[in-house]
Amino acid sequence: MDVQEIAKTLENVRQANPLVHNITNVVVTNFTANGLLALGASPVMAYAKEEVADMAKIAGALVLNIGTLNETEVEAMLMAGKSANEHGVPVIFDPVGAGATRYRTETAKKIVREVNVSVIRGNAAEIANVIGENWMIKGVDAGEGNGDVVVLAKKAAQQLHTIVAITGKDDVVTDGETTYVIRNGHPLLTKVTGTGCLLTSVIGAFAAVESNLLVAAASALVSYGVAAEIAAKKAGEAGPGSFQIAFLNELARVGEEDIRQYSLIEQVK
Ligand code: ATP
Ligand code: TZP
Ligand code: MG
Ligand code: MG
Repeated sequence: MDVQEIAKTLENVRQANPLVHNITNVVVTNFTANGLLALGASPVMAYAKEEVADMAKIAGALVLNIGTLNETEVEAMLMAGKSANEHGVPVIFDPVGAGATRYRTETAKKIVREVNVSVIRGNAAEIANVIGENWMIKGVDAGEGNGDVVVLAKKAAQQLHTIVAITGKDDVVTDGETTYVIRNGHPLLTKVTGTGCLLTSVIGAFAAVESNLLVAAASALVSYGVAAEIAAKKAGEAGPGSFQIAFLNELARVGEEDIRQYSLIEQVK
């Protein structure tokens, strides 16, 4: 994967303005909608069981996020996921807090069992818990883990038959065979809630325009990380509040020149 392919995929998102159907959590709803708009996608949040199947089938991608799950919403996610599967719409899943409570872990496992998920993105602990490995997790934030994240990502991809993206200081994305490590991003991303959730939805926007989902996910991770680095340069000194605004601005502005200058993506074994 080269810089040009990443930049072209980003440009395609802006050209196509894909509809991204999100069933996400109450913490991040507004930030996710604004982030997708800034990027050049078209967000919609729709949760009612009466409409999720209809919305999912006309979307370019469906994003499922269990951050503030409840049983009604989980049922809606399964209905939306099945409709997306029937209509060839990629499903992107964020298992927020899997491992923190038994309900979250069991729900995340149920979703990957009953829905054909195209890409799953989470921190190492969340991904580990979805495949039944034991990593520590504290609430919705990554816990202490000392395993090899590349090995974990590949194992999860092979077991779940999906693209797996594990994010943190470095990001790993793999289809189980081909694996990339992406070293973009900025620590200020950890001081703004919802930056992981928004990233999952951004992967949705890229998956809506690029059928090679490994290329889509890797391009999203690089573009997002580079935008964060530039935002931190411009506004980071003032703190997380200014960074959050600057980051939205950079999602709207980041382009080929920035990706050429800053992208840190490497294929690994
Ligand atoms: P967590 O709950 O563990 O923070 P998350 O769902 O918020 O997980 P992150 O892993 O924080 O998701 O990923 C969101 C974005 O933040 C990604 O682009 C990732 O690369 C970036 N990121 C996270 N931690 C760092 C860090 N220490 N340095 C640079 N970038 C980071
Ligand atoms: N609590 C439940 S969902 C949520 C919080 C704080 C948002 C988590 O967002 P992210 O993107 O994982 O930081
Ligand atoms: Mg984070
Ligand atoms: Mg998260």
